[in-house]
Amino acid sequence: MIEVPEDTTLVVGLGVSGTAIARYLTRLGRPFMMADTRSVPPGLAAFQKAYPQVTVHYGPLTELDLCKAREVVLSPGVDPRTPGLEGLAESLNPVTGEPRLVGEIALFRHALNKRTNPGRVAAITGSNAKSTVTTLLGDMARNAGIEVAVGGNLGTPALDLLHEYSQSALFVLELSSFQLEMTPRLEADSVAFLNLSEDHLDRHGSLDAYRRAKSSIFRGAGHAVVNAEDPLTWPDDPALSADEFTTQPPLGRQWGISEPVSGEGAWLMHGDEALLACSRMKLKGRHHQANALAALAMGHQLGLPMKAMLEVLERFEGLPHRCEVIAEVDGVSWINDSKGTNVGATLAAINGLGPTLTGKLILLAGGQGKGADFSPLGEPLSRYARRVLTFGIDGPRLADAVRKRVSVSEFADMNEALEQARRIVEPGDCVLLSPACASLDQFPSYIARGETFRRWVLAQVSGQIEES
Ligand code: UMA
Ligand code: ADP
Repeated sequence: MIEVPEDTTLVVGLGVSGTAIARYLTRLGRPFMMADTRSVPPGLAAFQKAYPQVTVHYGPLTELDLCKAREVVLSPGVDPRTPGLEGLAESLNPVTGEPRLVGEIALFRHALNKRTNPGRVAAITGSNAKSTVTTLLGDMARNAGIEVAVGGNLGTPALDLLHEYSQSALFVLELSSFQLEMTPRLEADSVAFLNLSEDHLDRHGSLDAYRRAKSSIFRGAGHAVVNAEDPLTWPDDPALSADEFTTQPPLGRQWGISEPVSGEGAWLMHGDEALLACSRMKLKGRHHQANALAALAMGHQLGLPMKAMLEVLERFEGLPHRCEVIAEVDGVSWINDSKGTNVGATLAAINGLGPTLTGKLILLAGGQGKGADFSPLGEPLSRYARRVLTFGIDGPRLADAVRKRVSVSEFADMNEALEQARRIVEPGDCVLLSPACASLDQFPSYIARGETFRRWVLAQVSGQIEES
């Protein structure tokens, strides 16, 4: 057994989060050790070069004696049920009074509490749309002249934000279920729980456990924003003040969407106040209108001026890999929704794009299904799709789940599926990559998958040769 010495913090995971934690502990001058359960951790050489004096253990955590460790800080991708971590969540850190098993965001909260001017925190979770709402809210705050730092699960890790934006008055954090599960008390000023659909069940075990992890966002929150149409996003504590958004005409002071007004279409509303015609937003589709409302509701809780927020909604074009139009050639649109990594996101893409087409959808889907049930895709696909082209490790499972409702062809990889899409496409159609799965069986990331799609479409369909 290798003993982690007294008062030493053990950081598990040598990835983006783990190295941010290492930088933070180094800045504080706190003793720490690193561990990674992979026998050949991808970032080992780079870490050892940057921190030659820090001990790194790689291999099973059961080889470590953690009895004397001050605390164990897990990277989000490390399951707290990993063998070797037993009992830590139940034992308390004498300094913080919190469990000895925490994640990066718990350290972020403690660090913020120690500052003379801690600044405010806005935190966003949900199965989908976190990055979009986080980016929107960050842009809104910036447009209102506030010093804002944006990151978390998206972009810069939270602990790096503290250092890089030491003067920030507002931190806007996207938080995943993995991060929230390891955050005993976030105490954010404004939090949003946007939606809940099956994802990461291979880690959390059940939808209920996944929801519980996400609900940690409410602990100590000042104000909350929740989805009126998704009761699973509502806080269990009735005392917490929660504003609601809906894609329906608002009830009371809800944030909602009006019935279409003649000549203008529908408007974003706050109660009976009309805010912005949806047609003036660059983001299209009901799901993005819901995202806009969630960002507005959070901004309102934080006291941002409405004018500055609406200006952002009029110019924001959306993030890459989220229903991103790559090409429109011969009446066919080719759309990259590689960030559609779960069934809820792919449903939103099908239901958002399907009704706008004169032709049909050709859906490219598959990859690592994370234990999800794909059958909810069957009904909207039967309405809007010409064919589903599956690929990747869970492609056959996805195909089986929908083939009674829609025509399906199975392929080994995305390139083969793309070749087939080119053969069967008709004017008015949309070829949509929205895999409902993670990419990691065949790609390093969803970004690499989206880039592969983009490059193929530009070269094969648009005839554009890219500069390398
Ligand atoms: N590792 C182990 N044991 C394990 C699993 C991982 O030792 O059982 C090690 C790996 O060998 C590797 C390191 O841990 O060295 C990777 O850690 P990680 O998986 O936590 O990934 P990071 O690189 O630290 O990135 C994490 C988030 N990743 C995950 O939650 C899986 C990033 O979100 C986040 O941006 C980053 O921290 C900064 O906060 C990515 C993500 O995919 C974008 N998130 C999921 C999602 O959005 O659905 C939740
Ligand atoms: P996250 O950070 O939660 O993954 P993103 O903003 O990156 O969220 O979007 C992820 C996926 O969810 C994309 O495929 C996007 O098209 C889809 N999406 C966007 N808004 C919604 C919504 N309101 N409901 C469901 N899916 C959505």
